[in-house]
Amino acid sequence: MAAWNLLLIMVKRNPNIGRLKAGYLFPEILRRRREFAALNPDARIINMGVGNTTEPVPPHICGALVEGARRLGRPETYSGYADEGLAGLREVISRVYYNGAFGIDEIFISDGAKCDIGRLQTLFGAEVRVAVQDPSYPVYVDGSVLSGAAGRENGFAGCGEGGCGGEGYAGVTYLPCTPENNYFPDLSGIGNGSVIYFCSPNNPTGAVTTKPQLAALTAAAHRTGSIIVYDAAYSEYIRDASLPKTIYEIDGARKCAIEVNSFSKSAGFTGVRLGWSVVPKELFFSGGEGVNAGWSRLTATVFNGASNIAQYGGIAALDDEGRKEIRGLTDFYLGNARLIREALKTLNISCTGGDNSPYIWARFPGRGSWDVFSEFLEKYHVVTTPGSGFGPAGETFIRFSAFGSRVDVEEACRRLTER
Ligand code: PL4
Repeated sequence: MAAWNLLLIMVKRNPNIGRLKAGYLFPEILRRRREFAALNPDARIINMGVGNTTEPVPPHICGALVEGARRLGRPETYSGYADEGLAGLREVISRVYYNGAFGIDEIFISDGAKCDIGRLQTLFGAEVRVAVQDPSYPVYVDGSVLSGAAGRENGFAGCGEGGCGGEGYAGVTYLPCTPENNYFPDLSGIGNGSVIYFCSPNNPTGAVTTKPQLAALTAAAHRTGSIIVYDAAYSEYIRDASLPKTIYEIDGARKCAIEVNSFSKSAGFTGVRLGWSVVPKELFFSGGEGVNAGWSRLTATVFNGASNIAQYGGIAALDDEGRKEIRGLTDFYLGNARLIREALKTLNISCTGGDNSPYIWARFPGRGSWDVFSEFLEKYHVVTTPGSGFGPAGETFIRFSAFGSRVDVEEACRRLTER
């Protein structure tokens, strides 16, 4: 018998992987789509499920990516590791998004918001409480399960006021965001010392938090000694000038909030990979250690920086020409969102979002969200995202993504209104 047949691996799997209750949402949607396609080979399926960009990177920004690649081919412009990010990019992010309020050592360039959320979960470790908007982007909860902060019987609260409305993870305080509370949660359920994941414009509901609401969230974080991880990945979709684009518009947020953001949905960098996190120096852990210093230590250890090519593209995206291109691209997807909303309206389906966000959240009272997902796939050949994948409060909803070509969106809307 070959020696390798006798090999007995004695390395255990991280038990947190076994604590995840289901597969990750988006691969599961893809699996069901493929299953349907195999049985219905003639169906032309349209994706309105995963929020994946479809439109080309605009010319000025794309030109900078090309030039970034060329720079690497010349000895005089070649660059290697740039661990926390190119200074020029960090400076321009501070200026464009935060009026220069942060030093470049408070802005960390990443390979995307999701990747930094995962690393932040390592920073906080297993001993924190977690609070999330319910529904919310699944990475906040699933990543917390992987870091050991959720999913264990660790004695922390299960659900916030109003209950989970379904099965959630132990260690997570679910903050239901429903039509009844206009998608802004009751904050009284947040436990002391929580990491609060908060996303605005929200994925999946499309709701955007107002300034007074964000001030209330910041006050709740101060009251409970909590840290907010504020996900502003869709801030470029805000058109209503009264709505805050960053949590740092609120006094006191620098002492309680980290902000993550991304070029994915603004400049079409979903496949390029570039984002950033703001970690203010005024933010401290309960033991008095600086969060900024801890983050710097952690990222220096487990991350080697975003691609330099992508960073040159990011710098171009934030100059005058690049800003115009971002506006054009986000306007385009908001145009899709308008069409989707109108189609749903003609079907008398009540929905929110899509005006300052690329997601539309549609309500189907009394129905299970996977059932509605299946109905839309079977009847219209349109893939959506079932609301329950975003948390217990999403059960009677499905999400429509406005990321798609105009041809596809128009065709999907035609099917919805005519079939
Ligand atoms: C599918 C609130 C999409 N495979 O590209 P990144 O890492 O800078 O940003 C990811 C991200 C961060 N924060 C929020 C997001 O909604 C997203 C992207 N979400 C969606 O359909 O919900 C893409 C999902 C992808 C994923 O799992 O992220």
